[in-house]
Amino acid sequence: CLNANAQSNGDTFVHLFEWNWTDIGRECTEYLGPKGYKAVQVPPPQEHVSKDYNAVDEDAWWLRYQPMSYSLGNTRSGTEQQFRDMVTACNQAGVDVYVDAVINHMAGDGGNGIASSMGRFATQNNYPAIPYTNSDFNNCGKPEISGSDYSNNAYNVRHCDLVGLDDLRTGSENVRSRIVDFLNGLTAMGVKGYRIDAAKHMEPADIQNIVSRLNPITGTTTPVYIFQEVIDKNPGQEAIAATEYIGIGDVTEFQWAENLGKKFQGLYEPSFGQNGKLSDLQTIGTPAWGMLPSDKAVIFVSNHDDQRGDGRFGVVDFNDEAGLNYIAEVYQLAQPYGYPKVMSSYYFYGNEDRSVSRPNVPTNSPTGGCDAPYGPNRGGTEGWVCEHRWAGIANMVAFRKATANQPQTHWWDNGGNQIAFGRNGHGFIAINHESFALNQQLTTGMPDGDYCDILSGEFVNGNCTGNTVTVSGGQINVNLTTRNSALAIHKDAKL
Ligand code: LM2
Ligand code: CA
Repeated sequence: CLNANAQSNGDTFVHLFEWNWTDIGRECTEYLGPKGYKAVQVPPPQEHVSKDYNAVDEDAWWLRYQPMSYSLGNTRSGTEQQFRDMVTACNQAGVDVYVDAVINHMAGDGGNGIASSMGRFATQNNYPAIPYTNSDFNNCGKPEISGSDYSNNAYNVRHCDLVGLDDLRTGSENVRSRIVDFLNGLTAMGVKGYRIDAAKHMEPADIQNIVSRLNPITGTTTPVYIFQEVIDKNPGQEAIAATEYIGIGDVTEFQWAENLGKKFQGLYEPSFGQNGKLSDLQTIGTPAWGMLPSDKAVIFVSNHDDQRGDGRFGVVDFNDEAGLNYIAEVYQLAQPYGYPKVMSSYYFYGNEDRSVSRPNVPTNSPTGGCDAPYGPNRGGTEGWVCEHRWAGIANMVAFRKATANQPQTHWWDNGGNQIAFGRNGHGFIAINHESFALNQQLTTGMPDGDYCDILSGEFVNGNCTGNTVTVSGGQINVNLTTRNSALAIHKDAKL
């Protein structure tokens, strides 16, 4: 099983949301490879509409989710050659590329012709460059999926248009073979994995058929990595369950982000009769929590959808209280459940999704993603959030590798928002999310010796630029004075 593989290696991947190909390639070489990130999820690479049919937004991120063809010719992330160069650079840096595969649908029809970045026009259910014609699309008898379908009509969720996007007949051989050719073409370029966008909106059997025809990673017999986007926040209460997809590949576990949100934001939880707190997390991931099996679950603190707009449901992201996104991400990488994806965002305010004046996204930052402020209307001081480069988060990638396959042990909490736990002698972490100090002597399970606290500095060539933590008799003294601070030690950063 593929994620079992990622999990047993203690892997972490990153979503570089809306970055361009050249910057992603450079980031693989300069940062992701050296820090040990396993892979990068890149934007949908295919030709897309250049504006929505109602023409309020020319440059919105979500236009990428409205395919016009499977050509890589000229998208907002760059040219086909730039895409190929990125894949080569990332592979050379030891970083796999996961493509966001939009295969459930094409563009929104709206009744009018829509321009693409390549100057093509499509009208409803007609994409001549592939070609797809009317018979390649589902017709469920109504314009789009309605709200109630999600609770009681699986057929409509899978066969009607998702927000008016022309819904592909993925049950047909013609559509399946076009999709298979598209994805195998990317694999031939060196792509090693796929996020199946809107998987919930396709029959599992259709995805299974397509996935079964995908070529292995070029030059190997290893299957490409597959994870499917299935939003199932209320297992058992929706017409479609995330578990219907776990036989095909991994699946996004949206409950994880929601659970973390409740605990880290201290939101009131009616079923508990109290506010969420970190000490509740001791058993997260066990069957009682009702989440997917660990070796099937892709987890994240937030993703590009639930950060914004009316999809937002209390998850933690960079817009929250100072240090909250950092500490939640550090926790996510320290604990054993799932295959974690680090969200790397760009700044926006408020309800970006539904506002008319959403900021443009830079497509050609001169100095690489993280250094470049963008947009004159953003004051020139804001740009890419680059959560994946926040030192503590990036150093936890090595912690996760060092603690692969090790259970959570040596749990301690204060009954509230201070927690600590080990990973069976391979690592130990303490987290303070209270407004008062964490001052404790704690049992770690770590062999005695001096370790580098990788959350206060770097461990380079056997030296530590941060605090040294001494384990004596298996114990350490923890003194974390500020809210949203943590210390972490692991076996590969021992002095
Ligand atoms: C996804 N996963 O299943 C993506 O994670 C999500 O970001 C995509 O929606 C969605 N599925 C379709 O691939 C985004 C965005 C939508 C946007 C669509 C298409 O969240 O708001 O819909 O991409 O661009 C937009 C308009 C919507 C309109 C539709 C069709 O917001 O009002 O519907 O285009 O023109 C009439
Ligand atoms: Ca569908």
